[in-house]
Amino acid sequence: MFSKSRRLVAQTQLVCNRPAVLSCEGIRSFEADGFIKIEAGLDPDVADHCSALIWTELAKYGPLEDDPQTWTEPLVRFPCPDGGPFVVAGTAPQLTSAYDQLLGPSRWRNPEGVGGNVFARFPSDIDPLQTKWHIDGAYRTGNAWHNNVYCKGKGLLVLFLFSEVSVNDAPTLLLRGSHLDMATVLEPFGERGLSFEEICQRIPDSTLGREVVPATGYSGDVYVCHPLLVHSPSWHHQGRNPRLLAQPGIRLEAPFALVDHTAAAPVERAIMAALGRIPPESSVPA
Ligand SMILES: O=C(O)CCC(=O)C(=O)O
Repeated sequence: MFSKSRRLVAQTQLVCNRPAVLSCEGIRSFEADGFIKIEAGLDPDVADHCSALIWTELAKYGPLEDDPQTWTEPLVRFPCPDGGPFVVAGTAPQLTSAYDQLLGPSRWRNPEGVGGNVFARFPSDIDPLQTKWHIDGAYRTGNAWHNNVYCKGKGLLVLFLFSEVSVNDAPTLLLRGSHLDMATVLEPFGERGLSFEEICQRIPDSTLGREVVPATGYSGDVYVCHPLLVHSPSWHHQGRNPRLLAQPGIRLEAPFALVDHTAAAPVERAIMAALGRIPPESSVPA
Protein backbone atom coordinates (compact mmCIF):
# COMPACT_ATOMS: atom_id res chain seq x y z
CA MET A 1 0.00 0.00 0.00
CA PHE A 2 1.41 3.45 -0.95
CA SER A 3 1.52 6.19 1.66
CA LYS A 4 -0.36 9.34 0.61
CA SER A 5 2.86 11.16 -0.21
CA ARG A 6 4.16 8.24 -2.27
CA ARG A 7 0.85 8.18 -4.15
CA LEU A 8 1.10 11.91 -4.87
CA VAL A 9 4.62 11.50 -6.20
CA ALA A 10 3.51 8.49 -8.28
CA GLN A 11 0.54 10.40 -9.66
CA THR A 12 2.70 13.41 -10.55
CA GLN A 13 5.18 11.14 -12.27
CA LEU A 14 2.32 9.62 -14.21
CA VAL A 15 1.37 13.08 -15.47
CA CYS A 16 4.99 14.02 -15.99
CA ASN A 17 6.08 10.82 -17.74
CA ARG A 18 3.40 10.85 -20.41
CA PRO A 19 4.72 12.13 -23.78
CA ALA A 20 3.60 15.64 -23.29
CA VAL A 21 4.06 19.27 -24.09
CA LEU A 22 4.68 20.52 -20.58
CA SER A 23 7.74 19.39 -18.68
CA CYS A 24 7.56 18.70 -14.95
CA GLU A 25 9.27 22.06 -14.44
CA GLY A 26 6.62 23.67 -16.65
CA ILE A 27 3.84 22.13 -14.59
CA ARG A 28 5.43 23.28 -11.36
CA SER A 29 5.82 26.81 -12.69
CA PHE A 30 2.18 26.78 -13.86
CA GLU A 31 1.05 25.84 -10.36
CA ALA A 32 3.15 28.61 -8.80
CA ASP A 33 2.68 31.35 -11.43
CA GLY A 34 -0.82 30.59 -12.69
CA PHE A 35 0.14 30.58 -16.36
CA ILE A 36 2.50 29.07 -18.89
CA LYS A 37 3.46 30.31 -22.32
CA ILE A 38 3.49 27.72 -25.11
CA GLU A 39 5.66 29.22 -27.80
CA ALA A 40 4.51 28.29 -31.30
CA GLY A 41 1.52 26.50 -29.80
CA LEU A 42 -0.04 26.95 -33.23
CA ASP A 43 1.50 26.01 -36.53
CA PRO A 44 2.60 29.31 -38.19
CA ASP A 45 0.42 28.67 -41.28
CA VAL A 46 -2.62 28.08 -39.10
CA ALA A 47 -1.92 31.23 -37.07
CA ASP A 48 -1.49 33.26 -40.29
CA HIS A 49 -4.72 31.89 -41.72
CA CYS A 50 -6.64 32.74 -38.52
CA SER A 51 -5.17 36.22 -38.48
CA ALA A 52 -6.18 36.81 -42.13
CA LEU A 53 -9.76 35.76 -41.34
CA ILE A 54 -9.81 38.00 -38.26
CA TRP A 55 -8.89 40.90 -40.56
CA THR A 56 -11.73 39.91 -42.89
CA GLU A 57 -14.07 40.08 -39.90
CA LEU A 58 -12.56 43.35 -38.68
CA ALA A 59 -13.31 44.96 -42.05
CA LYS A 60 -17.03 44.66 -41.18
CA TYR A 61 -16.38 46.99 -38.24
CA GLY A 62 -14.29 49.47 -40.26
CA PRO A 63 -10.57 48.72 -39.79
CA LEU A 64 -8.71 47.55 -42.88
CA GLU A 65 -5.37 45.82 -42.52
CA ASP A 66 -3.44 47.99 -44.96
CA ASP A 67 -5.12 51.31 -44.21
CA PRO A 68 -4.11 52.74 -40.80
CA GLN A 69 -6.48 55.68 -41.44
CA THR A 70 -9.32 53.27 -40.72
CA TRP A 71 -7.90 52.33 -37.30
CA THR A 72 -9.96 54.92 -35.47
CA GLU A 73 -11.12 53.00 -32.36
CA PRO A 74 -8.72 51.80 -29.64
CA LEU A 75 -10.58 48.49 -29.32
CA VAL A 76 -12.77 46.36 -31.58
CA ARG A 77 -14.22 43.26 -29.93
CA PHE A 78 -16.28 40.45 -31.49
CA PRO A 79 -16.82 36.69 -31.14
CA CYS A 80 -13.93 34.71 -32.53
CA PRO A 81 -14.84 33.39 -35.98
CA ASP A 82 -15.37 29.64 -36.19
CA GLY A 83 -14.70 26.88 -38.71
CA GLY A 84 -11.63 26.20 -40.88
CA PRO A 85 -8.31 27.19 -39.31
CA PHE A 86 -10.01 28.12 -36.03
CA VAL A 87 -10.98 24.48 -35.56
CA VAL A 88 -7.40 23.44 -36.26
CA ALA A 89 -6.10 26.10 -33.83
CA GLY A 90 -8.57 25.29 -31.05
CA THR A 91 -7.82 21.57 -31.20
CA ALA A 92 -4.05 21.81 -31.82
CA PRO A 93 -2.42 18.73 -30.23
CA GLN A 94 0.13 20.91 -28.43
CA LEU A 95 -2.73 22.63 -26.63
CA THR A 96 -5.06 19.71 -26.00
CA SER A 97 -2.15 17.74 -24.59
CA ALA A 98 -1.39 20.64 -22.23
CA TYR A 99 -5.07 20.78 -21.19
CA ASP A 100 -4.90 17.04 -20.44
CA GLN A 101 -1.85 17.59 -18.30
CA LEU A 102 -3.26 20.56 -16.41
CA LEU A 103 -6.86 19.43 -15.94
CA GLY A 104 -6.70 15.67 -16.37
CA PRO A 105 -7.88 13.72 -19.43
CA SER A 106 -11.66 13.77 -19.94
CA ARG A 107 -12.09 16.46 -17.27
CA TRP A 108 -12.59 19.18 -19.91
CA ARG A 109 -14.78 19.61 -22.97
CA ASN A 110 -13.13 19.59 -26.37
CA PRO A 111 -13.53 23.02 -27.95
CA GLU A 112 -15.09 23.16 -31.40
CA GLY A 113 -12.74 25.98 -32.35
CA VAL A 114 -10.90 28.77 -30.59
CA GLY A 115 -14.05 30.32 -29.14
CA GLY A 116 -14.30 33.34 -26.84
CA ASN A 117 -13.92 36.88 -28.09
CA VAL A 118 -11.31 38.54 -30.27
CA PHE A 119 -9.90 41.73 -28.76
CA ALA A 120 -8.28 43.81 -31.50
CA ARG A 121 -6.34 46.75 -30.05
CA PHE A 122 -5.18 49.59 -32.26
CA PRO A 123 -2.39 52.14 -31.74
CA SER A 124 -4.13 54.88 -29.79
CA ASP A 125 -3.82 57.18 -26.78
CA ILE A 126 -7.49 56.69 -25.97
CA ASP A 127 -8.21 54.44 -23.00
CA PRO A 128 -10.70 51.79 -24.20
CA LEU A 129 -12.17 52.02 -20.68
CA GLN A 130 -12.07 48.30 -20.19
CA THR A 131 -8.82 48.27 -18.33
CA LYS A 132 -9.18 46.78 -14.92
CA TRP A 133 -7.84 43.82 -12.99
CA HIS A 134 -10.28 40.96 -13.06
CA ILE A 135 -10.97 37.25 -13.46
CA ASP A 136 -13.15 36.29 -16.41
CA GLY A 137 -16.59 35.06 -15.30
CA ALA A 138 -17.19 31.33 -15.58
CA TYR A 139 -20.94 30.82 -15.05
CA ARG A 140 -24.02 32.97 -14.93
CA THR A 141 -26.28 33.47 -11.94
CA GLY A 142 -29.13 35.69 -13.06
CA ASN A 143 -27.59 38.35 -15.24
CA ALA A 144 -24.18 38.36 -13.62
CA TRP A 145 -21.11 36.30 -14.40
CA HIS A 146 -19.65 34.53 -11.39
CA ASN A 147 -16.70 32.41 -10.28
CA ASN A 148 -16.29 30.07 -7.37
CA VAL A 149 -13.34 28.36 -5.77
CA TYR A 150 -14.35 25.04 -7.38
CA CYS A 151 -13.88 26.53 -10.86
CA LYS A 152 -17.43 25.74 -11.84
CA GLY A 153 -17.74 26.10 -15.58
CA LYS A 154 -14.19 26.96 -16.54
CA GLY A 155 -10.96 25.01 -16.14
CA LEU A 156 -8.53 27.28 -17.98
CA LEU A 157 -8.27 30.69 -19.60
CA VAL A 158 -6.34 30.68 -22.86
CA LEU A 159 -4.80 33.66 -24.64
CA PHE A 160 -4.19 33.03 -28.35
CA LEU A 161 -1.86 35.60 -29.93
CA PHE A 162 -2.84 36.19 -33.57
CA SER A 163 -0.33 39.01 -34.11
CA GLU A 164 3.07 39.87 -32.77
CA VAL A 165 2.63 41.52 -29.36
CA SER A 166 5.47 43.58 -27.90
CA VAL A 167 5.38 45.46 -24.59
CA ASN A 168 4.31 48.53 -26.58
CA ASP A 169 1.33 46.85 -28.22
CA ALA A 170 -1.07 46.82 -25.24
CA PRO A 171 -0.33 43.27 -24.12
CA THR A 172 -2.66 41.62 -21.62
CA LEU A 173 -1.11 41.96 -18.15
CA LEU A 174 -0.93 38.93 -15.86
CA LEU A 175 -0.36 39.05 -12.09
CA ARG A 176 2.04 36.24 -11.38
CA GLY A 177 0.75 33.96 -8.60
CA SER A 178 -2.54 35.84 -8.15
CA HIS A 179 -4.63 32.66 -8.62
CA LEU A 180 -3.38 31.51 -5.21
CA ASP A 181 -4.71 34.66 -3.52
CA MET A 182 -8.03 34.47 -5.35
CA ALA A 183 -8.59 30.90 -4.17
CA THR A 184 -8.54 32.20 -0.59
CA VAL A 185 -10.75 35.17 -1.52
CA LEU A 186 -13.37 32.85 -3.06
CA GLU A 187 -13.26 30.01 -0.55
CA PRO A 188 -15.60 31.59 2.08
CA PHE A 189 -18.30 32.08 -0.57
CA GLY A 190 -18.56 28.38 -1.33
CA GLU A 191 -20.61 27.16 -4.26
CA ARG A 192 -22.46 30.43 -4.74
CA GLY A 193 -19.18 32.19 -5.44
CA LEU A 194 -18.93 35.89 -6.24
CA SER A 195 -19.98 38.01 -9.16
CA PHE A 196 -17.48 39.62 -11.51
CA GLU A 197 -17.83 43.00 -9.77
CA GLU A 198 -17.68 41.52 -6.28
CA ILE A 199 -14.45 39.76 -7.20
CA CYS A 200 -12.93 42.93 -8.66
CA GLN A 201 -13.71 44.77 -5.41
CA ARG A 202 -12.14 42.04 -3.29
CA ILE A 203 -8.81 41.67 -5.06
CA PRO A 204 -6.37 42.24 -2.18
CA ASP A 205 -3.90 45.13 -2.38
CA SER A 206 -1.12 42.62 -1.85
CA THR A 207 -2.30 40.78 -4.99
CA LEU A 208 -2.17 44.01 -6.98
CA GLY A 209 1.40 44.37 -5.75
CA ARG A 210 2.42 41.06 -7.33
CA GLU A 211 4.75 40.97 -10.33
CA VAL A 212 3.05 42.13 -13.53
CA VAL A 213 3.91 39.97 -16.56
CA PRO A 214 2.97 41.28 -20.03
CA ALA A 215 1.66 38.52 -22.30
CA THR A 216 3.98 39.29 -25.20
CA GLY A 217 5.06 37.03 -28.04
CA TYR A 218 4.62 36.11 -31.65
CA SER A 219 1.56 35.16 -33.60
CA GLY A 220 0.82 31.52 -32.75
CA ASP A 221 2.12 31.74 -29.18
CA VAL A 222 -0.45 30.73 -26.58
CA TYR A 223 -0.69 31.50 -22.87
CA VAL A 224 -2.52 28.85 -20.88
CA CYS A 225 -3.72 30.38 -17.62
CA HIS A 226 -5.28 29.21 -14.37
CA PRO A 227 -8.97 30.26 -14.36
CA LEU A 228 -8.46 32.28 -11.14
CA LEU A 229 -5.50 34.28 -12.51
CA VAL A 230 -6.02 38.04 -12.19
CA HIS A 231 -5.31 39.84 -15.45
CA SER A 232 -6.09 43.11 -17.20
CA PRO A 233 -6.02 44.73 -20.60
CA SER A 234 -3.41 47.47 -20.74
CA TRP A 235 -3.23 50.84 -22.33
CA HIS A 236 -2.14 52.73 -24.14
CA HIS A 237 -1.11 51.03 -27.33
CA GLN A 238 2.13 52.79 -28.26
CA GLY A 239 3.19 50.36 -30.96
CA ARG A 240 2.64 50.59 -34.71
CA ASN A 241 0.68 47.42 -35.39
CA PRO A 242 -2.72 46.22 -34.25
CA ARG A 243 -2.73 43.58 -31.57
CA LEU A 244 -4.98 40.59 -32.25
CA LEU A 245 -5.87 38.30 -29.36
CA ALA A 246 -8.56 35.69 -28.72
CA GLN A 247 -9.35 34.82 -25.15
CA PRO A 248 -11.52 31.71 -24.70
CA GLY A 249 -12.13 29.61 -21.62
CA ILE A 250 -11.81 25.83 -21.55
CA ARG A 251 -14.96 24.29 -20.18
CA LEU A 252 -14.60 22.04 -17.15
CA GLU A 253 -16.93 19.02 -17.17
CA ALA A 254 -17.49 19.10 -13.39
CA PRO A 255 -16.26 21.49 -10.71
CA PHE A 256 -13.25 20.40 -8.68
CA ALA A 257 -14.03 18.68 -5.39
CA LEU A 258 -10.90 20.07 -3.67
CA VAL A 259 -10.85 17.04 -1.37
CA ASP A 260 -8.33 14.46 -2.53
CA HIS A 261 -5.01 16.08 -3.37
CA THR A 262 -3.57 12.73 -4.41
CA ALA A 263 -5.97 12.66 -7.36
CA ALA A 264 -5.83 16.38 -8.17
CA ALA A 265 -4.48 17.66 -11.49
CA PRO A 266 -2.32 20.82 -11.44
CA VAL A 267 -5.15 23.40 -11.71
CA GLU A 268 -6.96 21.83 -8.76
CA ARG A 269 -3.74 21.16 -6.87
CA ALA A 270 -2.73 24.84 -7.02
CA ILE A 271 -6.04 25.78 -5.38
CA MET A 272 -5.68 23.10 -2.72
CA ALA A 273 -2.14 24.24 -1.97
CA ALA A 274 -3.35 27.84 -1.61
CA LEU A 275 -6.09 26.69 0.78
CA GLY A 276 -3.66 24.63 2.85
CA ARG A 277 -5.37 21.41 1.85
CA ILE A 278 -2.17 19.65 0.85
CA PRO A 279 -0.21 18.38 3.86
CA PRO A 280 3.35 19.75 3.74
CA GLU A 281 4.80 16.24 4.01
CA SER A 282 2.97 15.31 0.80
CA SER A 283 4.46 18.01 -1.38
CA VAL A 284 6.23 16.70 -4.44
CA PRO A 285 10.02 16.90 -4.17
CA ALA A 286 11.53 19.40 -6.60
O1 LIG B 1 -7.58 42.75 -24.34
C1 LIG B 1 -6.91 42.22 -23.46
O2 LIG B 1 -5.70 42.36 -23.35
C2 LIG B 1 -7.58 41.30 -22.47
C3 LIG B 1 -9.06 41.51 -22.40
C4 LIG B 1 -9.63 40.92 -21.16
O3 LIG B 1 -8.95 40.41 -20.31
C5 LIG B 1 -11.06 40.95 -20.96
O4 LIG B 1 -11.69 41.91 -21.38
O5 LIG B 1 -11.57 40.00 -20.32
